[in-house]
Amino acid sequence: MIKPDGVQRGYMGEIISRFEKKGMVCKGLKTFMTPREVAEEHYKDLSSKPFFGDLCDYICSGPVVCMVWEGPGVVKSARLMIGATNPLESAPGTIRGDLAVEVGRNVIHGSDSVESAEREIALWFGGDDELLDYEMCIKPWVREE
Ligand code: 3AN
Repeated sequence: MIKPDGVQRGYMGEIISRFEKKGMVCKGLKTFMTPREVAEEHYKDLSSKPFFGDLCDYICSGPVVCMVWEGPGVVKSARLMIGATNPLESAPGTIRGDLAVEVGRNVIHGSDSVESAEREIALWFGGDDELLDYEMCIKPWVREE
């Protein structure tokens, strides 16, 4: 998910492009004003943290871009491309390493496990009618299968 700072700074195309270029397949994409209850549910594991309120305010402060990307090892691969939570510790070349400087404005969220991805897709997307079922015709050129 591209967070509100990523959208406001004009990085939608840049970020989507990185996943496309890697060879991942986009199976869902929408812009969305996050309802407070969705932000709180999404970050419920952080609800005891002192920054929880500010984090939810920030996520609800402007449009986000929700995306579902498919590909081999996609969760781990996307996390590597996104970089560490703290952008000052993210390697150059990663999205946060290249585009952000503060943990509270780190431009993108990525699911940390397949189980989290399933939970988050169910939370952020309205069901199968918002997700795409198709094959990319370039697939044989980016994957051996
Ligand atoms: P990640 O997004 O890398 O999986 P999490 O799940 O630990 O990291 O944290 C979720 C979000 O909470 C981060 N993306 C960041 O926006 C915010 N966050 C994490 N740690 C802090 C912190 N120390 N101060 C402010 N915000 C934080």
